[in-house]
Amino acid sequence: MNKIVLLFLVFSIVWAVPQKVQAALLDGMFDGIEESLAESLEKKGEKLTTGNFYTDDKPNAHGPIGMMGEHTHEPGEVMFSYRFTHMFMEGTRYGTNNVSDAGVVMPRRPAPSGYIVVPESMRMLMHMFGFMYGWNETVTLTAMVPYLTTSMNHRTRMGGTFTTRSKGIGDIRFGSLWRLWAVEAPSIGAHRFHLNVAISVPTGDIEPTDRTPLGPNSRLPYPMHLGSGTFDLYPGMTYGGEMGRASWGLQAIGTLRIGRNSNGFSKGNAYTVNALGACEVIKNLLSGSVRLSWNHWNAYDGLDPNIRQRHPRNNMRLVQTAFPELLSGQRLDVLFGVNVLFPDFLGLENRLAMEGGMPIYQYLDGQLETDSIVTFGWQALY
Ligand SMILES: [Cu+2]
Repeated sequence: MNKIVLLFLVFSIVWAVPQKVQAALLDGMFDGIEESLAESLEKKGEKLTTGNFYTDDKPNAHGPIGMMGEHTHEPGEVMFSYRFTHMFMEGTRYGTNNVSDAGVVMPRRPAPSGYIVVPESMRMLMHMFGFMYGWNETVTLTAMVPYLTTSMNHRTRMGGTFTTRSKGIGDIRFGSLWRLWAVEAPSIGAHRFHLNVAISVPTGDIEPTDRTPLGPNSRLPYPMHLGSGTFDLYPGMTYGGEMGRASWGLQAIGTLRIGRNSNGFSKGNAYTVNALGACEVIKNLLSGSVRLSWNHWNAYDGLDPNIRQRHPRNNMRLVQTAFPELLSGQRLDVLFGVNVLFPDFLGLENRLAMEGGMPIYQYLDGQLETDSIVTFGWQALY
C-alpha cells in the first residue's frame, strides 16, 4: 500500500506536475548576465538569442547513444528509441590490481583469497526501449523499458566449471527533463542547461534462480539481479554547448535508493559524471564523439539471507559475488561514438548511432572487472 502511495506521489512530481509553462524555467533569472552579454555582443554587431534549445538537422544534436537524457524535445515532438548494449567483464580486481583465478580460490587467509568458486567472466546484454515526448516549451517526458540477459561463467577450486543465467525485464524508468536556461550568439556559440529528474519502478527480478553446485534452484548472487528492488531516484543536471561543427557537454546524474527492498537490502547510491566532445564530420549526416564517463557506486546496505555465502557443510566462503558489502567501485570509461542522421523519410527523422569503449581506471573490492561496453541504437523522431 505504501508503495502505491509513493508511486502516485512520484508520478505527480515527475510526470503530472509540469504545468503549461511556456519558457525555460530560469528565464529572467539571469537578466543581468544576459544584458551585459547582449551589450558586448552588440558592439560586434551580433544579437543574443535566449531560450532556444533547438538545433536544426545536426547528427550531433543528440549526444552519444550510450548517454540518456542529454537532449530535450520541442513541444509535440515524439521520439522512439531502441538501444542494444553489450557489456563484458572478465577477471577479478582488488583495488586497481588484477588477481588470477587461482589467487581468488587459494585456501589461504586473509581475503582476498579463500573462496570455493571464482567467477571468471560475465556478459550482460540489454535491449532498451525508450520514449520521449516534448510536452511543452519547458518539459520533456521520458520512459525507458530495459530487457536484460546475463550470464556468468565460474570455475570451482576443484577445477569444475558452471554457468548461471538470468533474463527478464529490468527496472522501468520514468522521467522528465526541465529546460533551465539557454543563450546563443554566433561568436559565443550556444549554451543550454536542463534538469534531469527520473524514478525507476522495481519491476526487475531480484530473486533469479538457476542451477549451481548447491542445487538446481539456487538464488543467484547480486550481480545477476535484473533490478534493484527499490524505487530509485535519478536527479541530475545537463549542460550542452555548440558552435559551428563542434559540440560538447557535461552531465551529472545521481542514483538514490529509497528505503530497502522486499528482501531487506538496498543497492548502494551512485553517481555518474559525463564529459563529451563531438564534431560534425559530414554536414547534416555524420558526427563523431569522445566521452569520458566517471562512475562511482557504493556497496549494498544489508543482504538477502537466501543468497548463500558459506558452504552448508564446511562453512567455507562460496563466491565473492554473494558478499554485497564488497559490491562498491569506481570506474572511468573512455568511449568513442558515431551518430548518423538520415534525411527525413515519411515525416520521420531517423538516426543510427554506435558508441563503444572501455575503462581506463577501475577500482573494485574483489569483483569482476569491466572490459568493454558497446551500444548500438536507433532513434525515430516524429
Ligand atoms: Cu529524444
